[in-house]
Amino acid sequence: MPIDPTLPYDPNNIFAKILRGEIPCKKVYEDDFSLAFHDIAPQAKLHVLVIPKGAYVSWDDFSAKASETEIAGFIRAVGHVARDLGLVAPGYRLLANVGQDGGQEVPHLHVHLFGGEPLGRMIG
Ligand code: IU
Repeated sequence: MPIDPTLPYDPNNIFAKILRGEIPCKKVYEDDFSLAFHDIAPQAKLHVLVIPKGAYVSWDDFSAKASETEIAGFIRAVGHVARDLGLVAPGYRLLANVGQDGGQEVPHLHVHLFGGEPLGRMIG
C-alpha cells in the first residue's frame, strides 16, 4: 500500500531494520551516507536500491531537511553504484517513487537503479 510521505519517519520500517543490521540484504555498496542492495523482487535484470543512512521518509523531506553533505554523499553514492556495476556505458535508469500518487510503499527514501538490459523508453 502506498504511504503518506507527510507522516513522521517510522524507525521500524523495513529499510531502517536493514540499516541496523536486523534484517539481511544483498549489499552492493556502503559508505558513510548510503547503502545499496539488491531489490528483493527485481523488476529488471539488475535492480538495486540506494538509500541514505539518515531517517528520511521520501525525496520530499530529504531534499528539504538533509544537509548538503548528506545530499552530495547520496548522489555520489548512486553514481558510484552505477559505475561499480559497469552500467555507465550501456546505461541505466533511476527512479524515486514519492507518496500515494508515486506508488511509494517503503517509507524510507530509496532510489531504484535499473539496468543490465535495454529498458525501453518510459516517456514520449
Ligand atoms: P517503492 O518505491 O516503495 O514502491 O519500492 C519498494 C521496493 O522495495 C520494492 O521494489 C520492493 O521489492 C523492495 N523491497 C525490498 O527490496 N526488500 C523488502 O524487504 C521489501 C521491499 I518489504
